[in-house]
Amino acid sequence: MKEQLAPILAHFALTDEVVSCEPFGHGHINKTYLVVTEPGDRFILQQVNNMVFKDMDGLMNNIAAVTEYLLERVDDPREVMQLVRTRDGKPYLYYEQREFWRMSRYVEDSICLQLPETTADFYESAVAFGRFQQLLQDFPAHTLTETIPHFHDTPDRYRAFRRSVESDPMGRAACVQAEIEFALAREEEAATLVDLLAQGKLPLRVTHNDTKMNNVMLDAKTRKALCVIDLDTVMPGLSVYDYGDSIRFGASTAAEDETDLSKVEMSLDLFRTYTEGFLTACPGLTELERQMLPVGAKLMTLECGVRFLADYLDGDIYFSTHYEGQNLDRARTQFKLVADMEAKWQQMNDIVKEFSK
Ligand code: GN1
Ligand code: MG
Repeated sequence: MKEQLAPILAHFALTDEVVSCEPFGHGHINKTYLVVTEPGDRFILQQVNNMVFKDMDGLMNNIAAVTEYLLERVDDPREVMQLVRTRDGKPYLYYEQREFWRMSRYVEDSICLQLPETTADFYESAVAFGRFQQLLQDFPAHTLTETIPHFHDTPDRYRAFRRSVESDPMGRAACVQAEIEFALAREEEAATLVDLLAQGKLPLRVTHNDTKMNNVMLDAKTRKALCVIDLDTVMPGLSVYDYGDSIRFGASTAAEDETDLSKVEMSLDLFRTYTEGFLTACPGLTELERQMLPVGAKLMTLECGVRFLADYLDGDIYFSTHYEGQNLDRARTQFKLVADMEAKWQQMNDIVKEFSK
């Protein structure tokens, strides 16, 4: 690949000669390559998918601003994804008016897991995202671009959902009345977080918005959290969005599209593990932010279920599906998790209190 990519590589401010450049990783959105230079230094080169990410300038400026801020606040540079700028000082290359390319340093001596192999791994993912939030406590979040407007504006997601129910373009609504009612019965609480933000009671923070285990790098020797990667959805938002989405995905006992709902639960053990890691790494949350963690978990799950159900009604146009009805299966697991959280509400709040002291 080195020859084909030479015109791209030439634009980045590398000090040494490139000896190899080969496809790398398992990403589904961007094209990724591993670049090795003459002294053996390694870099990640990516062609960013501009069909998915429309506001490339906003996105890359968000990443540049956040990573530069973090780099001044860590001891080991491996704790931050470090961009390599172009020779003219830009955070990305706009090549021949059609392709977007960026480069970062490879995080040496690290591993990346698709899923946690042990509870300790899940704990470390909580530490990674908690530390990310903690280090960015004083970052002026309002200066970042909202690259996907209204991403976690739950009432706005409900408005879209109502439009899907009303237009019902596939004639599917009649068969999913129970799911529609489940969602609508919770519409009022859906505004809790955005209302607290609008009232100035919850601070605007920097959020990662894709807080899965596979976006965390662990130290290969110690297996401790090093840094978070995939900063494409970094935006202004609420701290409880990131925490909540981690619980939604990581504390569930089954896959997002499990059809046997008896297998789907929000595990209190996993909830406890993540909460301990997150709060230990992020002591700077305000009291109300801590109190709202269970609400974040519930609303992120409810919102995701509402999005899946709306997309099912719309004919599966946003989330890719592998079989008919997959978005309905996904919506059902999310609603099952919401119901399970309602049943475990007291314990969830007690666990948060336990680690808030
Ligand atoms: C999408 O593509 P992925 O899995 O990183 C979605 C998230 C949802 C998630 C549900 C930009 O994320 O908001 O929670 O699917 N990302 C976007 O599986 O819409
Ligand atoms: Mg992702």
